[in-house]
Amino acid sequence: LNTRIIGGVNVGGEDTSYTVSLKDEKGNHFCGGVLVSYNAVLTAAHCVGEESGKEGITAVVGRPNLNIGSVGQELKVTKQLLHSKFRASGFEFDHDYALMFLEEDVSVPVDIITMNQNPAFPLPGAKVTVYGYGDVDDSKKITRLSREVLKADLRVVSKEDCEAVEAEFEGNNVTLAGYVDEATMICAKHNDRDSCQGDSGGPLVRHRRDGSKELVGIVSWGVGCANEFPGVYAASSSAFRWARRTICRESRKPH
Ligand code: 4AZ
Repeated sequence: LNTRIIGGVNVGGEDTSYTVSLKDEKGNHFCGGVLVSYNAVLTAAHCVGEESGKEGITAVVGRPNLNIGSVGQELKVTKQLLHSKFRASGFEFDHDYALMFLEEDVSVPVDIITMNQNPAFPLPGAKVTVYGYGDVDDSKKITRLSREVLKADLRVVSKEDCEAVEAEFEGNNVTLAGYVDEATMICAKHNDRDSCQGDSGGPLVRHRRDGSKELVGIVSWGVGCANEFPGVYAASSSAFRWARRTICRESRKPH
């Protein structure tokens, strides 16, 4: 069985150029990201780590296959800003948002994605799609990243249903009860499909019937991958004002 993202599929000809691969100083993919402006990548704060951020990060944009280096563009990350309310606890992240600013504007054709700003959406049951270069098979303990961007269609799960899941994980009885903050998190799942390690920071997208799309979340946390537990995404709506304000402010500064 050829599992991908986990249980995902190739994106085919779909334009996923708002999906970013973040590479560390050694050139290894470590997280996803989302192009929300020509010079800013929205990602998960837990991808940044320390307050000042990691050194030597490169954002790879417009490259659906990381092996084809002639496509898309690589830009240095010059500044990383965490959301001020970001907190990491035992197994979850609050306000898991960070912005990474690029050395210059992206100059290849890319599809900048609009951030959802309405906290009432997406509704439980809505179809959403997650994209990433992360782990394709977590049944083995090693992480096997994908060189190609992959996608999985999921459904939004209500806070109530998300917190009602109770299952064994690594020998312990686990539930998400008390951990899902509706204002800042979205749960999503579908059978055997899921985001996993290496997908963090990447986009959860709502495709509308009219062909338009919007960012509704970014991959944040979960209890394992592709099991009974929904994945948890940091909601775009609660980051919108902070992201807009921060991008405007940074764009006025001389480089
Ligand atoms: C991770 O470790 C991770 N299934 C990301 C997403 C999910 C679980 C773990 C959600 O980065």
